[in-house]
Amino acid sequence: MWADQSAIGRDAETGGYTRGGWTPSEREATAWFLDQCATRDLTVESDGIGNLIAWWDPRGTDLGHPPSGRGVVTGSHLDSVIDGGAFDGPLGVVSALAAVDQLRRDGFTPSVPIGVGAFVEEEGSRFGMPCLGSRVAAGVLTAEKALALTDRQGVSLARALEAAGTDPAGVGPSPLLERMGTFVELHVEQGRGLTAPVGVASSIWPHGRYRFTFEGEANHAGTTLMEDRHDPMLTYAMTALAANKQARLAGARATFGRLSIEPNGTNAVPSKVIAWLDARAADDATLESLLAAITRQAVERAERDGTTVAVVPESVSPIVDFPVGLRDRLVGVLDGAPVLPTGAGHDAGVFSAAGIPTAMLFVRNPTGISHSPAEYAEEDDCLAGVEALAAVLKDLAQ
Ligand code: HGY
Ligand code: MN
Ligand code: MN
Ligand code: MN
Repeated sequence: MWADQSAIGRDAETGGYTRGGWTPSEREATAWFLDQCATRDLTVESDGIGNLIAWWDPRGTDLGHPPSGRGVVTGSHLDSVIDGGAFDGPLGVVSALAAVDQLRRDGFTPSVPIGVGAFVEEEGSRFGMPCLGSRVAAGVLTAEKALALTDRQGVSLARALEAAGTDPAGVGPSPLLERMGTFVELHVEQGRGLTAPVGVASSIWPHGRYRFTFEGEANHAGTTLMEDRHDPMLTYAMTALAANKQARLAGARATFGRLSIEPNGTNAVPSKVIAWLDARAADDATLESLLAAITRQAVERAERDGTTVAVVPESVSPIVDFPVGLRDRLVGVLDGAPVLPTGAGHDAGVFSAAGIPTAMLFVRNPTGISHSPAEYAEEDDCLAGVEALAAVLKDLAQ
């Protein structure tokens, strides 16, 4: 199962995956998922934005009649960052299917439906909004705002949905969540904290994405004296340095991973630099003070450079503490699996914040690397993850 989806959207040169929401490669991965559900006689439900839950309800639900009652849902996402790894997302979806297979082989009959979910555009790599599908489903992002989001070619979500054959009018809070009694997401560990094959998440760090727009004066690279320049690239560079320093001081994370430069010519001082900051910290107050410090230093530098800077928060998610009772129930089922926080955002965080009892399992990542073609997990640890997920689903659905 793993092999046949792991060729989808993979770059032959870098070995990385690029599956932006509603792009051909992500649609191909979604089609693969639907095939897998069909071969397992799972009843698939979709919502307006394309989130999917495939139900196993052996109490006689035939195909096409989704189960009644709230079920236990597991799953993750099939989209990826640009040139990302093989495991971030797909491991959770494939493990969910494999765990259902195992429970069926073991002759287990759940007393409530078990759902396998695949949630769209979790990385936000195309439209810039992390957990886009789950945020809309949970009603924390309005359909209007979501549909107006555009990708780097200026294509709106509404147009992309239409191109993928989905009517944008259906986008909005999702009926799928009415049947999500409990949600458990299995995910490859991102970072290197696990000393055992499988761990349980305690919390998700607060996470913000901020657009910094630096504006200056375009001019000739060869004839403009250094002291006469108003160079937004300089202001950006000093801000990036300040962000790095402030994050180190706060034990936080600050990343400028994406830039847009105008006019983007080798022999012209730029007129504008747009830089996207991804910032995360162990608690909300630290994230807030980190942003204030970075913004303050950007403004001070802009005054020196005769440039301007504007900062717009594009998405900010507060800390998510997973419910302790459910978390400890999983630890018990897994005979004392280690518990650890994560600095990575997840659909599980959105569902937990929406009040759905939610937990996460992590599968050990020996290098800790993620959002990179080098992302890796040992096969034995992945199999241990499936075992753990099956045991948890059995405990929650019996
Ligand atoms: O960006 C993240 O934290 C997650 O991998 N989507
Ligand atoms: Mn990711
Ligand atoms: Mn992920
Ligand atoms: Mn996730």
